[in-house]
Amino acid sequence: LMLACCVGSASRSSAAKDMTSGRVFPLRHGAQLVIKQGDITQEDVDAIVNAANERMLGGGGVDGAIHRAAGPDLVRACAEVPEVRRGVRCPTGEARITPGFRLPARHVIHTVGPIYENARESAPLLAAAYRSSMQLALDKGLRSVSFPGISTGVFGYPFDEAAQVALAAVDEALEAGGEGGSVKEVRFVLFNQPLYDVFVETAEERAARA
Ligand code: AR6
Repeated sequence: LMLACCVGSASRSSAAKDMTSGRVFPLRHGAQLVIKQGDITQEDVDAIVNAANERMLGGGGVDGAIHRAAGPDLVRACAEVPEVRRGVRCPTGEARITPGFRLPARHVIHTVGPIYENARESAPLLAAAYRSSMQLALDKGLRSVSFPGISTGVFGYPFDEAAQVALAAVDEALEAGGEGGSVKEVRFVLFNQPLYDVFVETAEERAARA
């Protein structure tokens, strides 16, 4: 361990830089993809995306962190979102938008990913959560959006499958938005290193195939 931390200051400083700035990949229509490790509540972007649940009144994980950082106005704004059926403000695969209140981000896009069952049943719902969030950002004319790894926490989605679905869905949404689409920066802000590594690998594979 001593040896590892004392050799190669050049590679150590570039690794440190990687932690804060992450990796950048080109997307269609002049947009860019940024994959970084970090806390999404600190993102200074037009919108951060919340991995919420159908009630949309807060919860654990990234949802809890976003509500704590945004302050109590966020849950009040969520409560004002009309229920589509009893106890459901945002069905799985859909998205809703609120202001960001005390967050550095201007808006919060709340979406609900699936509880993982299997790829066949869960992938369409996870893709829909990403596409709905992107569509809302495009409809509102937003430029920059930061996503967490939706469904990769308590909802149990395997990391590699989640990364493939996420990156493909973002690409599809940008294609649907067309050349004039407002979204020019899509970030994945991943809390843990294993998930960050999987997203980077998946983006590299997609770039090599393109
Ligand atoms: N910034 C970025 N990512 C984070 C942060 C953070 N501050 N905190 C956690 N993560 P989860 P889900 C990551 O469980 O699986 C809630 O109770 C975390 O490491 O938050 O979609 C909701 O109310 C993981 O990679 O969301 C729902 O009931 C990712 O965020 C349910 O959990 C998502 O983990 C949704 O489950």
